[in-house]
Amino acid sequence: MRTPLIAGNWKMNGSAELIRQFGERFAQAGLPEALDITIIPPFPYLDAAQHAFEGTRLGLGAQTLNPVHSGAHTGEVSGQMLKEFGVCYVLIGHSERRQLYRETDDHVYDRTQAALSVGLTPVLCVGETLEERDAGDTMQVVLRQVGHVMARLEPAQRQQIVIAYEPVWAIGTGRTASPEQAQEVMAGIREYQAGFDTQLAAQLRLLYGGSMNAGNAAELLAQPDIDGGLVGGASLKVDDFYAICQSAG
Ligand code: G2H
Repeated sequence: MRTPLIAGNWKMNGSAELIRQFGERFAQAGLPEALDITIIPPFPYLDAAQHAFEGTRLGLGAQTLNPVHSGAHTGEVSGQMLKEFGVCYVLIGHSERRQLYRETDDHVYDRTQAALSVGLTPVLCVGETLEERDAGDTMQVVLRQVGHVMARLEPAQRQQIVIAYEPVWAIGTGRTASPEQAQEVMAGIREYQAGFDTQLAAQLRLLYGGSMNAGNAAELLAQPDIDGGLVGGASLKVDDFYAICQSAG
């Protein structure tokens, strides 16, 4: 009942040539019917991607957005601008934004509202650090991050959210959470959502992120509460990303 979503977060990587390769490869048949796929390239590639992905299974996402629609915000990009390039999803609160650019839970909430106000689907990223996991604080940290946004949204807005659980210690490290570790947290997030609305909880799409690759994707995606993946490094290789998408069937 939940359509899986595989999203490739290119971070500050990629090239016009890689966009072209993805467009060509994903124009081919051979992917599961019930599957949403999106590529999340750096902003400068959105225009080329919109054209290269036309007629393919690939949708488009963005890596962040500014909370306001326009104005004197040098270096920033708004949700309205992203919409002009066919963007459907936007990452919000990725741990790299929280750590490197000091985004707080309040910033994450503001960006979520901005995305919703223009009809973009926020992919709310949450996850604990290794210290937090070792201290036994995983669920507390994750539910604080989820709750800071979800508890303040209107019921209709909550239905628009996708949540990506990305343990910080598994991001770009080659160290993946075990399927059981990931499932445990995902189930906790879904249970939290059920506190608002059980139907919403049943519909909520939960993605796992953190060193997902062609070798471990099938086992992770087989978990009952994992509805897809937010893939970083492995989304930069067209064959690997294609294989991950195939395993989501
Ligand atoms: C987590 C993930 C994609 P990677 O950041 O968002 O990256 O798969 O390289 O760990």
